Amino acid sequence: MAYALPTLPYALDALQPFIDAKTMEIHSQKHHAAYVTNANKALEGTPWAALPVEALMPRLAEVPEDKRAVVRNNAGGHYNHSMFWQIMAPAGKGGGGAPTGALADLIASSFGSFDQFKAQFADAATKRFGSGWAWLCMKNGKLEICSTPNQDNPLMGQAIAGCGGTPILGLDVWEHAYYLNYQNRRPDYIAAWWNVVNWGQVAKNLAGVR
Ligand code: MN3
Repeated sequence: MAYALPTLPYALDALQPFIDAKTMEIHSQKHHAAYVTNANKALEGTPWAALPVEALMPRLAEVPEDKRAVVRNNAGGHYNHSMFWQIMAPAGKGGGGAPTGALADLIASSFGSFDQFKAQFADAATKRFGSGWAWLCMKNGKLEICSTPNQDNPLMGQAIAGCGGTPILGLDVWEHAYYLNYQNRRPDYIAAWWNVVNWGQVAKNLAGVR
């Protein structure tokens, strides 16, 4: 079954002023759409086309070498962005604030406090050189922070992505995610992004792992 570009769970301008409508439009309707198109083109007629993208990610090494890089970049991009749209929500309407319940407890026990988690996550996102992602993952019953280059993700595994586990939160730090509004100021984008993190969805992602 071919991948489809998901419909955003909010309007293009819903994350303003933290993420502007034009960035959301180009990011979702052009960048993500291209990942979907290119992944489908590469996977068409192969046994891999039948797999949901999250099931394909851990099996990337089995994809024939002549297709592997294209699948890695584009199916990876599809998985990453599909999660990214979901873990955001308009500020004050599901976005921002702090996690609660089991997620809050696990963040506190894994990182000391929510503020310490945020600082560590922002550090990973800031220090990712060039294009990539920062992740919060469940790994062996614990939460871990890591980052990946390009469109790699932790589901691809340590050997490929340099980072393993099941992601429950991801932050896109490609320039296309912030350049129109923040230019080179990635730290400002990261600081603003906390206002639109949908902790309810992150908690659901966590519940799906445990
Ligand atoms: Mn992106």
